Amino acid sequence: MTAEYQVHGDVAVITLNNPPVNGLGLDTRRGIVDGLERAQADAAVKAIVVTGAGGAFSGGADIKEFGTEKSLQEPNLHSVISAVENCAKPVVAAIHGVCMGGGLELALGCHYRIAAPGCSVALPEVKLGLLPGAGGTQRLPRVVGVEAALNMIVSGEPVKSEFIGAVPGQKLFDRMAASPESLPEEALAFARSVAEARPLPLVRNLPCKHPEGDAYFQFARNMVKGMAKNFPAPAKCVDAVEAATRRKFADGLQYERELFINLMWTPESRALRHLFFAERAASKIPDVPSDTPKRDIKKVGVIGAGTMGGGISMNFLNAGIPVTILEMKQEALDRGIATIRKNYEAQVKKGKLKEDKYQQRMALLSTTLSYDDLKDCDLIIEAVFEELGVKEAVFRQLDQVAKPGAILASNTSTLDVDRIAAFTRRPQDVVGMHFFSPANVMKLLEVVRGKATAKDVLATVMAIAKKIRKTAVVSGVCDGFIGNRMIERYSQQAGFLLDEGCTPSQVDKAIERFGFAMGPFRMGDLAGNDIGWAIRKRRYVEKPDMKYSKTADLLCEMGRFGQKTGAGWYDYAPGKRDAIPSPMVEKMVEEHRKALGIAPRKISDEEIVQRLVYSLVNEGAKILEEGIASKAGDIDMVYLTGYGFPIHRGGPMHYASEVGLFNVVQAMKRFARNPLDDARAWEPAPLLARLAAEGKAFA
Ligand code: T1G
Repeated sequence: MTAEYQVHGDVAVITLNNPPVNGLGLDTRRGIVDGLERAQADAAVKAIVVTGAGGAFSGGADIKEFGTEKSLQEPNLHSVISAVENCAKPVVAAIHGVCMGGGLELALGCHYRIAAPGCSVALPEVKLGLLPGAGGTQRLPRVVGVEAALNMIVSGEPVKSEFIGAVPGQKLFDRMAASPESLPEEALAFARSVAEARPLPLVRNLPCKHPEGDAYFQFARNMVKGMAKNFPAPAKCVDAVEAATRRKFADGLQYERELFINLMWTPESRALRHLFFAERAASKIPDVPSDTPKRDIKKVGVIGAGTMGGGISMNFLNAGIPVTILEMKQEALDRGIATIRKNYEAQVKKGKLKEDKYQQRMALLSTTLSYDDLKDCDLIIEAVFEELGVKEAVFRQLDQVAKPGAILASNTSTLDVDRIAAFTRRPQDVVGMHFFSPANVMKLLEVVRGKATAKDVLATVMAIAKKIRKTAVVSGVCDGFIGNRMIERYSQQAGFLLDEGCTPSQVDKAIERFGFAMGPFRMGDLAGNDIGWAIRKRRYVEKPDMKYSKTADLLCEMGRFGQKTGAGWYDYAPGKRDAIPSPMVEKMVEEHRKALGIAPRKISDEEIVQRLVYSLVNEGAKILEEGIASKAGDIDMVYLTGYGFPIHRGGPMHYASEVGLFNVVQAMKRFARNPLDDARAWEPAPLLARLAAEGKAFA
């Protein structure tokens, strides 16, 4: 059983022991009920303590069980909590570390609660698109008050034990232990002190009212509506807590259960649960054991003080890691440092960064014009001009001066990391670290694994990525790695849609209604249309059979690179970022269509969204098949954290699985018959075709 039973004198102790977070899986639930029965059958036992092994009381229901047979098997969590409440002997929850979700609900079902200082409690179900489903919305308001409870439930955020609000006379913890270390003994003593107490207190019997019920819950609904645009769960949290103030406990519990089960099957909850595991899985590299020794990164060198080099440097400064920035000219260094200062000062001005923290970070920053000053760096990241010759010069220099064991990383966004590694005598120490602009803001980091990249280098980079709060995803070497390779197909489709009858704003609005933060044309104007232009020029040489709309080239030939030139696909008022549909661009597109003899047709939002999203899916399936990405969830993480894919859709690969891969392939077949499209681009990747034929989803 993953719940151990021991008797200490006249107190039975049930210890949840289901690593890593004592998830309340079926086996653990059975263990608790079994322990309660044994304790009640043992006359020598006067009271019972429930506690958690390791660093947590419990991280809640076992999310891995959701949707499986086990999650439906008795005893479910409700039954476990009822068994605790109906126990003839007092049950004391001894709480330390993490106590969240079903774990907190279990503790709320106990007669008493003793907590160690520093423990944190939360009902985070809303972050999984759910609401507390084992009485949390009914019991928590009874011990911390309606408003404090609703805030915790709608935010899902943990609250430290020291800050638990308390309604006078009611409180979440009956007793605070002196320390986590003394909790076990103090819990036994506390249990003995209440062993004869009768009647046993039940949270469910406490009153639950809000003085201005209607007005308060209306206010709560308005607040929630604004914050939860695409997610149904927060509003249901309000409904459930309101029920706690209006209905008998048993009715409120039943109502909560109904809401919970409905939410469990929503696509939004399925997406969030998928992403919960995908985010954690992304940090695991199939052939690199998690206990692989990591190199110590005490000092970082960054080559290039431009936008990327400055942003990259800030990540390490923010994590308290000293950085030396190398540039070729003093004025470039001065410009780069000035930009870093400006970024920090803007944060200080907004109250997001304290002045002393800003100064501490700047004190970790040094600059140099000499490679020699990088010789004691443990990790050196180059962020120089995206041209192989320039990278070659940098890496040959680094190979001369960097100390043995230093990790040499390239921030390249498309170049071949294997070729870059070959400029050194230490290819095993070379890796790609592709940050996304602005590098100090975007969470995504593509870790590009070269053929020779050593496993401990990968393990080190993944660990340092976590330290600088990046979502790191490992990519193999190919043109564009994961994100940019897929976005090229997406941009190709966006161009075809213009040729066939759409305007830039029609395409952008359709995909933004689907949930993207920004459509392809607004994104091009933000990033710079000249970046895609350079890639297409390269492509026209490397892959002459690749088909593109010419509109993007025509736009660049007009000098309309986007916001940086004050005009792109859209017009912009001076100094403003608001995208204004451009009659000049729409005229250019129309004239281009005429020149091609294309009669524009009305294209539905559905077709726009399908062609843009499925183009990502098909390329993603090829990336999976080639082993460039090791998991479909990794591709989803790339698109969520680097390209603004809507969270409530779970990422392109998860979304395709939800739509049904058979349906995706059927749509692709339709698109392939469009003579103005690129039929080859719609040939399903063999992996996608196979899964679709077998009625399967991406793993
Ligand atoms: N179920 C299953 N596995 C879980 C889990 C859970 N609840 N929580 C964590 N894990 C796994 C995670 O996948 C990872 O696995 C490992 O534990 C370490 O996680 C009825 C229905 C607890 C604060 O939402 O917030 O109760 O990758 O890297 O940074 O109302 O995990 O090692 O194989 O995050 O120390 C509600 C979610 C469930 C809590 C620990 N509970 N977890 O953070 O470690 S729904 C949650 C967390 C529920 C009831 C409802 C965090 C943590 P692997 P980690 P961490």
